[in-house]
Amino acid sequence: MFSFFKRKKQETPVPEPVAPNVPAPAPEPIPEPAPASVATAAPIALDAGELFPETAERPTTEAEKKQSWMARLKAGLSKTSNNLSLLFVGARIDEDLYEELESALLMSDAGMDATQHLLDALRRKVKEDKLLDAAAVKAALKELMVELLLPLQKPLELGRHEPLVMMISGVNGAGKTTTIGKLAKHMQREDQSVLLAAGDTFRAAAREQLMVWGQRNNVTVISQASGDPAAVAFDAVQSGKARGVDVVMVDTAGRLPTQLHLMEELKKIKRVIGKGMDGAPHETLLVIDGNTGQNALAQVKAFDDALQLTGLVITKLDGTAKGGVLAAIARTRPVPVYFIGVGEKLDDLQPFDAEEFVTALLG
Ligand SMILES: Nc1nc2c(ncn2[C@@H]2O[C@H](COP(=O)(O)OP(=O)(O)OP(=O)(O)O)[C@@H](O)[C@H]2O)c(=O)[nH]1
Ligand SMILES: [Mg+2]
Repeated sequence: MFSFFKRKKQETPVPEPVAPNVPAPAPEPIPEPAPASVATAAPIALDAGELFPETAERPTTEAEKKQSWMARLKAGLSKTSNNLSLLFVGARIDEDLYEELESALLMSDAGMDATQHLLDALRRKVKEDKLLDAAAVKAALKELMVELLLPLQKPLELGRHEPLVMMISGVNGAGKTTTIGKLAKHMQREDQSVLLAAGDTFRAAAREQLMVWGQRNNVTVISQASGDPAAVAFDAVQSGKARGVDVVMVDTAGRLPTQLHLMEELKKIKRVIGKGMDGAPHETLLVIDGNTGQNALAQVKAFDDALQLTGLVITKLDGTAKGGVLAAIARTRPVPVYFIGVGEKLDDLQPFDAEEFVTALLG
């Protein structure tokens, strides 16, 4: 999925102590390149293992890995999957089936519009192709769902800029920081050197959490004593340019789209990143908790209106997510889904693949 670009490996910088995080007002529109704290594994006086455990044994072969994350995705979507699959068992192709299908799709968070679209298309297909048995109708639905979700499938292209600057946003607890940690590992596998910016200057321990992820990946984390996230982001971009790293990822504090001043702050971070490097951020991502249901759509719209999103990451699809919300997103605001999160560990991030996703959903 990733484009391949051979780069030199990132060197570990000489660690400096981390300054205490003193919250401060942020009046400057363009922050000075303030003295940043740079941290790698060594200076963190935290028991990372206890705070953010990363202990589970990971499968070794690629085939095992694939089986493992597909199993978790399937397990996560199993309720929706059961509902949808069971409908077709021994079913007659009649109005009852369409009605039950409508309920199941709505229950899966697909929303009215996507549900109606899928049902209309299915009725047409059943008629045109003269489908008579339930298995064939199920296969037709699967095909239509893949078709609907395919526009969301787009690989994140690396190596287009030096550095490629990515800003990560989302509501509280969506999985932003975890996703950044997982992405750092993905990118290192693609020979990309990575720099992280601790742009969540709001939540207690947010900076330390990012540093633990940095430590796991042996990646530098830029943070500042100032409480201005735009200043941290600006500084990270400057630092990324100076060090010649391939990817800079800027973490941000969680916020609700209804908190207008915080949405303004997000716009400011984006603007200031652009002052650090022309055309940056090159990727503006929204991380969505897959369990959010139909509200996810409102989040996509609000963050897209504010930031002009370039991509989404849907997390926690290993949990109790219903999955249908991707259909709603595809119909109303088709921002590409670069990755899906299927667990809390470093390897639990996968490029979104429409066919695989629908297979997990429909069997
Ligand atoms: N099961 C599961 N849990 C996840 C996934 N992604 C993140 N989490 C968990 O979700 C919780 C919140 O993750 P964070 O990365 O801290 O979320 P955040 O968006 O940075 O949160 P704030 O910074 O507080 O807004 C943590 O317990 C993560 O381990 C996933 O794909 N699956
Ligand atoms: Mg966070």
